[in-house]
Amino acid sequence: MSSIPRSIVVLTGAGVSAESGIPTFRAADGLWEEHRIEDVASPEGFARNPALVHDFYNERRRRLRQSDVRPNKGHLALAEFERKFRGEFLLVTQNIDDLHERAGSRKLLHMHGEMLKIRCELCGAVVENREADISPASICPCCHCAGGLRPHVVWFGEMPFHMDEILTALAACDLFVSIGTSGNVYPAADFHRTAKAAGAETVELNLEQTGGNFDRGRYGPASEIVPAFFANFPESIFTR
Ligand code: BV8
Ligand code: ZN
Repeated sequence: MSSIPRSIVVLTGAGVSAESGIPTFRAADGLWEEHRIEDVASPEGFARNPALVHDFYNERRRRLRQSDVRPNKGHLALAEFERKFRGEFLLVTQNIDDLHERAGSRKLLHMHGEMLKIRCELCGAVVENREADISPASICPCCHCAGGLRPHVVWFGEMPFHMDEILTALAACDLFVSIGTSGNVYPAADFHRTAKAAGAETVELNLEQTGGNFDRGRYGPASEIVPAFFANFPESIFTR
C-alpha cells in the first residue's frame, strides 16, 4: 500500500464465491455453459419463457442453500477489514448470493440484485424468498395474485441498483480494489476507470490478469490473495 487509504471501494464478482462452490459465469463449467445469457438473464428471455428462467434461478437458490456452500476466507477477510478499518468502506458486489452477508459484511450493495429475493411486477413488492421454488403460477404474498413474480436481480438491459451511491463512493475513494471479476459486464467493468479518474489507486485481485489497466495486481485464488492483501495494511488504519 503506497499511502494510507482514507476511503476504500471494493468490487467483487463471481470469482470471490468460486471457492465456496458457486460456479462462475465464464469458466468452462460456468453458469452460462448450459444457457444463452439472453435466454435466462434478460427481460426478453423471461417474457419468452418464464418457467425456464424461474428454473435457472430455482436451481441456483437450491445450490446456495446446500450446507457445503459457505463463505470462504476471501469473504471473511473483507468483513473483518470492514469491521476494523477506521476510514470509509464500501463493498459493491455483482454477485447475487448472500455469502458476503453471511461472512459479516454490512456496508454492502448488491448492484445486480439478490437471488434470495423476489419482486412482484404487479404490486412492486420485494420479499425475501430463501426456500421456495418460484414458477409463473406462484402467488405473490402481498397482492395475492399469480403471474407477477420474478427474481429480484438485474438482467442485461436493466439498470443496476444503487448506481448513484456507487458513483458517489467511486468519486471519493482513494483506493479501489476489484476482486474476482472478469470485467466483462458494464457499468461495473468501468468502475476502476471512474475511481482512477478521481485520483484513486486501483488494484486487481483475481485468479488471472483481465487486461484492465489497474495500477497493481495480485493473482491467485481469492481465499489466499484477499486475506494477504488486507492483512498488509499498517495497524494505524484500524480502530483500537
Ligand atoms: C445496463 C445478475 C444501462 C443476474 C448480471 C457499456 C455501458 C453500459 C452498459 C453496457 C455497455 N456495454 C454493454 C452494456 C450492456 C450490458 C453489458 O455489460 N453487456 C456485456 C455482456 C457486454 N450491461 C447491462 O445490461 C447492465 N445494465 O447497462 O443498464 C446502464 C448504463 C450505464 C449506467 C447504468 C445503467 C446490467 C448488467 C447486469 C447483468 N446481470 N447478474 C444473474 O446473476 O443471474 S451479470 C453477471 O455476469 C454477474 O452479476 C456479473 O456481473 C457478470 C459475471 O461477471 P463476473 O462476476 O466477472 O464473473 P465471470 O465468470 O465473468 O468472471 C469470474 C472471474 O473470477 C474471472 O476473471 C476468473 O478468473 C476469476 N476467478 C475464478 N475463480 C477465482 C477467481 N478469482 C479469484 N479466486 C478464484 N478462486
Ligand atoms: Zn404482488
